[in-house]
Amino acid sequence: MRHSRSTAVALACAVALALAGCASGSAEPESPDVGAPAASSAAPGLDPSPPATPSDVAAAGATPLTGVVGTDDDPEAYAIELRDASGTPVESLPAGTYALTFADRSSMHNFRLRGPGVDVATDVAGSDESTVEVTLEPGTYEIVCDPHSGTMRAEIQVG
Ligand SMILES: [Cu+2]
Repeated sequence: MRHSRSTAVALACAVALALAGCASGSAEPESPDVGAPAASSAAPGLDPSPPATPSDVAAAGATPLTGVVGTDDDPEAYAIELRDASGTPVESLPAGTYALTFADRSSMHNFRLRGPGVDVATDVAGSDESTVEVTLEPGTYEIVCDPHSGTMRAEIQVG
C-alpha cells in the first residue's frame, strides 16, 4: 500500500515536472510571437461590427439624409421629416445610396423609412441618432411613426 502510493506520487511529480518543463520550453520562444498577433487580431475583429459601421457609411460618400421625429425645439412634437444635408425637408429623391442618420430624441415616437428593398426604423422608446446605409430604388417610400401612423406619415418619391 505505502509502496504503491509513494510510487504514484513520484510518478505524478515526474509528469508535472515534464509538463512544466515542456510548457515553459515551448512557451518561451513562442509566446511573444503567438501572443501578440492573437491579441491584436482579436481587437479589430470585434471593433468593426458595432460602432464602425455608421461612421464608415457616412465617410464612404453616401449622400447624407436625416430622419427627424419631433421638431428641433420639441422632440415629442407630432412631426416627422426626411431632411437633406442642408436641413431642407425632401419629398422626392434620386435613386441611389444614402447614409440615413436618425434624429429620434423622442420617447414616444419612432422613425421608419419603408419602401422597395428598405425597411429601417428606430425604437419607439429612447433616443436613436445612429446612421444606416439605405439604397433607394425608383418607387414610393414612406416615412412613418408607427404609434402615430395616422398623422405622422409622409411619402417620398424616388425616381
Ligand atoms: Cu409618433
